[in-house]
Amino acid sequence: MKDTKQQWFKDAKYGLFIHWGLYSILAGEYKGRKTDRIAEWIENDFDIPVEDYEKLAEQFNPTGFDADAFVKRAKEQWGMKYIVLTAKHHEGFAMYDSKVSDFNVVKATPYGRDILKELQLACEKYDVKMGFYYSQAQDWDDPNGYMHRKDNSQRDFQKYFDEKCKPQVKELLENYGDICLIWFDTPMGITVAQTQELIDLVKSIQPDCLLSGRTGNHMGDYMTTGDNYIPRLPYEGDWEVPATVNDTWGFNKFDTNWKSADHILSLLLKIVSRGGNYLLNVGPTADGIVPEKCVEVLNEVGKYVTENGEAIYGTRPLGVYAYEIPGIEFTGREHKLYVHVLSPRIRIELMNVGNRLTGAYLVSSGQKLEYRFMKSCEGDSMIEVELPEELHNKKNYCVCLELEEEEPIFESIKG
Ligand code: H79
Repeated sequence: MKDTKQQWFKDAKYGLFIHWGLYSILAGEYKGRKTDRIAEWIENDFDIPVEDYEKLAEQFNPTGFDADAFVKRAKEQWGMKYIVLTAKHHEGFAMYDSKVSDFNVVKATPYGRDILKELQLACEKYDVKMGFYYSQAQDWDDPNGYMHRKDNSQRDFQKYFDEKCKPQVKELLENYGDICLIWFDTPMGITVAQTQELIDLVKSIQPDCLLSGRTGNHMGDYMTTGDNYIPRLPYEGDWEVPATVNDTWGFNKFDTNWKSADHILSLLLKIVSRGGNYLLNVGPTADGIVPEKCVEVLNEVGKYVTENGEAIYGTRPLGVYAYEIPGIEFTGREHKLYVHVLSPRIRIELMNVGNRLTGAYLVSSGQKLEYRFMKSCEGDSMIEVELPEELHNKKNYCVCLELEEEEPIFESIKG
């Protein structure tokens, strides 16, 4: 079991991932050919020559990017507690002012501004935690970096590791204030010794900086699930699910397969009730704008999250309730069981919840609700909570059941 020993991570529940780089310019298409894979992989998938790919930097000029508004919206409208930006993805391009490699946003683009620095300042202003993604093993721009699928077995990874990876991680930790976590990804063949070196480097500069579950050899500080994979059951310890709203991380202009707000909300609640954090991704355009459909979805989810924060942030994993009730998800904390109502109903009926209640209320307003203890005709315990008439054809609200006992009593189904 992984324990970060950091309360902010245990409490956060919802964070924003930002995948942004030169791939955002290609937006899923190169020389008329469209990718049907994750768009940030286009250089590798389409064997784009490094010299051609590097030239993309000359076009990177995201005049529509406003770090202040970006962070303010993530916090206030979307309800996210931390932000993780791709400081360097597998393409090798640094989204900050790096002295280690000129292949970066300040030196190689007409934009010439340090995006990470601007985000840092906005995160400090709005009191949002900031972390960054860093691809520690794959680097398609460096002949000594790992490369998926292509044979560069003559690579000198140690050289890449010593001359690019570690020095860049060092500058990120030294020049951008408090970094809450580093999201290392795809460790490939990194050795235990190299992983330990990376960990020691990070902790020597910022002891509280957490390392993702993909740092290498399962030596990170918390468990990272597979991309878009949600554990079926409560999972002990600290963990996080990296996830997309459509089917790509980097912007792909052809991917319109946006999940609905209801879908994202139910995924968030499943993750939260099982004890994890949801790191949900946006892929801004080359201009620095989040696609409008994506914004709509996140706004709608955010409305729920901000109105019902009590039932999300700082909650702790629940045991398994015996039944699947369509349109209902649970979260909980000491003496409280939150019932998230995600489809219209007239009352809440919970069979085989064995608690005594001391009260029930609507989370968004505090309005008190009537409840009764019943027995089903078969003798099973049943709690009924009456819902006010104006909610009968509404969805997406949350009811708190105040429990006499500290934990919910989820009884098993009797045969
Ligand atoms: O940053 C995002 C992804 O780019 C990164 N992790 C998330 C957070 C990631 N790196 N590798 N992978 C995900 C999995 C790689 C899958 C692959 Fe493929 C399958 C590589 C080659 C085959 C997908 C399909 C990418 C290219 C083709």
